[in-house]
Amino acid sequence: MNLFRHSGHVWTGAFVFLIVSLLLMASCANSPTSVSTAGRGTPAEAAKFVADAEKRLFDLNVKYSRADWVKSTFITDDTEAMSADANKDVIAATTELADQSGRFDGLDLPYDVARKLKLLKLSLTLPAPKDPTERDELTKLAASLEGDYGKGKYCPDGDKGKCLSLGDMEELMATSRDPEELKRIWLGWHQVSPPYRKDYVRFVELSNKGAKEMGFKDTGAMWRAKYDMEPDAFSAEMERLWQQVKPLYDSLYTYTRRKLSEKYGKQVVPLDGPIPAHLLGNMWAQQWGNVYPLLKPEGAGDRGYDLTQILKARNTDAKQLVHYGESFFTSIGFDALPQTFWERSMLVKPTDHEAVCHASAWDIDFEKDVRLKMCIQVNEEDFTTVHHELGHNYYQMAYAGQPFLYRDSANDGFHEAIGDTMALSVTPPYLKQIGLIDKVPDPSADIGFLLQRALDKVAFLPFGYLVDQWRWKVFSGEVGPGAYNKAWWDLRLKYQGVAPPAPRSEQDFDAGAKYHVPANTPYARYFLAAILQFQFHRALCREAGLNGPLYQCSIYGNKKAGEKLKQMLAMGLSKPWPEALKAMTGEDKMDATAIIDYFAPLKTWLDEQNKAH
Ligand code: X8Z
Ligand code: ZN
Repeated sequence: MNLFRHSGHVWTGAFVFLIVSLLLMASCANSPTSVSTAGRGTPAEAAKFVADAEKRLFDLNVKYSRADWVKSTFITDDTEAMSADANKDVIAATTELADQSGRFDGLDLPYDVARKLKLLKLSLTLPAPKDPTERDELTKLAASLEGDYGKGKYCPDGDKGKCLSLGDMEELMATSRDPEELKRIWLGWHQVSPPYRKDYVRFVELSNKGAKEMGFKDTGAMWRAKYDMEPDAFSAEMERLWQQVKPLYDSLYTYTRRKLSEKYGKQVVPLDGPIPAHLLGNMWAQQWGNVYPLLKPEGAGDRGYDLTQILKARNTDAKQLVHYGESFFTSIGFDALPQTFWERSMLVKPTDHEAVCHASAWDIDFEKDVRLKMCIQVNEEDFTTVHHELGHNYYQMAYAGQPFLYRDSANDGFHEAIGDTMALSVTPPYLKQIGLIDKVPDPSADIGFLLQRALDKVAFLPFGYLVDQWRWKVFSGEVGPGAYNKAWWDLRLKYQGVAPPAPRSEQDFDAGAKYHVPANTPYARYFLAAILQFQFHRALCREAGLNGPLYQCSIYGNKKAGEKLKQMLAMGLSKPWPEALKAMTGEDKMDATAIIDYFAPLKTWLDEQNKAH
């Protein structure tokens, strides 16, 4: 049998049973257990094995980080090849070690040795076949897929002198109110992915082969196994959380559709159909905060300030934007960012070479060499994203004292939630305190404030949920290459209630126009983070002794809350995530009641508005 737990869908029927049996046989044939149980190890050998593995993986991962940093900030064929090469070495070593660790299966081992052996087997996001040629092919594909996305641009009328970068297009999606222009831009960007559709199909095939060789059903099943619970239980957990928040999304959706219909007309936005995906202020219709001006409550009730305008009027630059984020963390007791952060980060889009602009936070040496890679645009969205990214960097520095295999977040949703938790404390009184606004708006502005927040946080939930629904189906083979695009839009309709601005076909590859698909970054983490950040916020506010409405709470300057957070961050991955959650919140389950409480006044208001029409 396999080393690992199997997960997947509820299978029924004889045909399906046959397929499953074949799959199991296939993976048994390649199973590492069959080779590695030969010489059984002792607990002392296991401890030494883990220590050696940590050292070896640490060295290889640092090498890969450096190569990948250079590639991501300076895309060329050469840097892609160097990054792919270093990635291959990490994957080869991890696979080999996971294989060899089978010798210690079933032994009674000390807690940390056993946990690290388990983590070792789960640590790859990109499992690859053992065959060196195939592994090589896969890591090259991984590098080129992300590179192709990173280089993507749209040149209207094929005029190379008029090309728009993704950043230019995102700006237009955020600010233009001309549906024809929005549609052109949307269609323009979505031309980025069909050229690498075939590559992605092969990528899925090869990665699945690697996952099977490691004892998993497919790559998606391997991803779902990373949550200290059975993979099926994890899928059920996601669905449970989605059902908790769905009524809130539905209220926001109904209100949004009506307002957009008023703006663009019933021909463009019918009241009984999906919302066209190009009208929500964002290329992927994933966060809708940019269309707040079209939706804001009439009269009193508007939020009362426009952070983008304020930042622009003050000529804030990229570096200052990062300093705002940093000073939030230092206010609650974290250290200033190291000097090397400022020397080595990429904060603006390079003008003379290609780079991957999608924001990310790097941990180059797993100690202090943390960096931000981002093409900052001075607006409210990037103000928030800077907090998001610094959350990663502060987490990385906080767990640097842990052994290598524990230098990660409790689960990946935690990593994504920290900076966002800080950004929830960016309230009007906070903005006044740091001098960005002159006066705190009247309480009647609370609904506008909450609506703006909900357009980013609540609107995101179904998108956060569906991206990996799609990928899990693709990896499992439930959705084949002939149905990639149909499956993508079926999910977009089912969960978000949005539709493409023009008919699509299997010539298109619209999922591939979202960064995390070509970059192979799992996405369920963002859904978890969207829920967890409110749970963290509630706990930290409680710790700070702030007991008013959750949406009014800011932990800015509160060292007690900072201390609580720091303790949890410093645990890294050393304990199962429910223990980390408990350490900070006193709760051991992910729970959407915090996000629901946060938006309760808005939900009441939305339901009144929806009823009145
Ligand atoms: O990818 C990100 C971060 C980097 S981890 C900028 N986010 C998701 C996205 O952009 O799709 C943050 C929110 C969701
Ligand atoms: Zn992130």
